[in-house]
Amino acid sequence: MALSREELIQAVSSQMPAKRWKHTQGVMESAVILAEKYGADPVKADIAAILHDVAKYWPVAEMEAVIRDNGLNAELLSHDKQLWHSEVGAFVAERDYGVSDSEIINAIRWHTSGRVGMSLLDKVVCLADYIEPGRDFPGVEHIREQAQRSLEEGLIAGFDSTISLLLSQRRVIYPLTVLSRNDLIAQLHN
Ligand code: DGI
Ligand code: FE
Ligand code: FE
Repeated sequence: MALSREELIQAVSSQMPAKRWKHTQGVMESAVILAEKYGADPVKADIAAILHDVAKYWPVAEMEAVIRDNGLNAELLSHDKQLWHSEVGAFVAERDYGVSDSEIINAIRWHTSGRVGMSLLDKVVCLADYIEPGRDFPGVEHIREQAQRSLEEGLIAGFDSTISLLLSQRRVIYPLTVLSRNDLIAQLHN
């Protein structure tokens, strides 16, 4: 059964600390602005933004169980646990919140890593997650500037910042993040 927007907001906000809900509200705002600027569906962008981090505070064991028990992308289990919430979030958006729109589900699923061939809505939600007004990490202003040029320029700047951070901390990089970033560069050159 599909929930109304207000019911979704109630259900999602009650599952996370106030700070994460504030972040989510920022992503909703930025996603709608980007959707309107770049011709994506602002209503879908809003719903995807509401749900994008729904699983962010799930216990790791529960995320792992959902991934295993439902045949989700098990490759994630051998990578950083920070990557799991988008896959789990997409699954629960459909199962528990009645979201049946595959564009919205995909935008939730790919909001952290990106994917090769990101849809317009994937790009909007992923970039909004980087630039929402509450973000203040080093380099966010550069990403905001690039986001004014194009979704692709904004996302390349975003993924570059994530990859640089992981490199500087000698952490493993999820290969799809690199492939997504390379694909966006290829898209700009085509
Ligand atoms: O959920 P948010 O904090 O709003 O943002 P997100 O969904 O983009 O999560 C990013 C987190 O995942 C961030 O702490 C970095 C971490 N991470 C770890 N390895 C990777 C990674 N992110 C990406 N994109 N690629 C990785 O390889
Ligand atoms: Fe996230
Ligand atoms: Fe987020």
